[in-house]
Amino acid sequence: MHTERDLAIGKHDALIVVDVQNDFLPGGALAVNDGDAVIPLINECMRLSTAKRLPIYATRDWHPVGHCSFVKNGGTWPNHCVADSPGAQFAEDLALPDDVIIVNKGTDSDKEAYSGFQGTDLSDQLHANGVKRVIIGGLATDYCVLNTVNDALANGFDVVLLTHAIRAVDLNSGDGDRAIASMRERGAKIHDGSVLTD
Ligand code: VGL
Ligand code: ZN
Repeated sequence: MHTERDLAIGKHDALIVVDVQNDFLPGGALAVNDGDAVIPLINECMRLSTAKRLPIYATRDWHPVGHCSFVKNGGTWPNHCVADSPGAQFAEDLALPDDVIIVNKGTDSDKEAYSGFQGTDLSDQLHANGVKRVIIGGLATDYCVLNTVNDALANGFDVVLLTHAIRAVDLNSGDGDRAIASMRERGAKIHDGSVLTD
């Protein structure tokens, strides 16, 4: 698969950190295998972004207890990321800057919202900030990353997907790899995150 070797970030770029929350980390209610491995690279990206004064958005799953995605309410997932609960907090080691812009999603009981754009003003905020390209990492590849990337493309943004900074649920084996292939087909640029440049 073709990947860019260097990623130079600059003007008109923004970073979107997807759902790096306790419930998606090992030991969490909806643990993503190796989920905590995304944190160092995302921290590095946030450091570079902050140095360049680029905006950083952090989405979080922020469900009411009666959320339709929970098994007890007829959905497919165990209870997770209940608003204000410890499981919904950002990972402790995630070095979010003070001026991070937090985007809550999945806040309506009767609507699933895997994408950070769904039911939020993220697209308007990005456009208002002059953002043209978004750099995306986080959890989980086959759900919230996939849908956030697709909506970013649909809203007219260029997308760089940091494939070393995402991990999949893989409910069916290969889901994560198929998600990456489909994001790439839709136009997301793949970056393996090994070389970030100033
Ligand atoms: C997610 C399943 C349910 C995710 C959120 O962040 O990818 N997955 N809710
Ligand atoms: Zn959820």
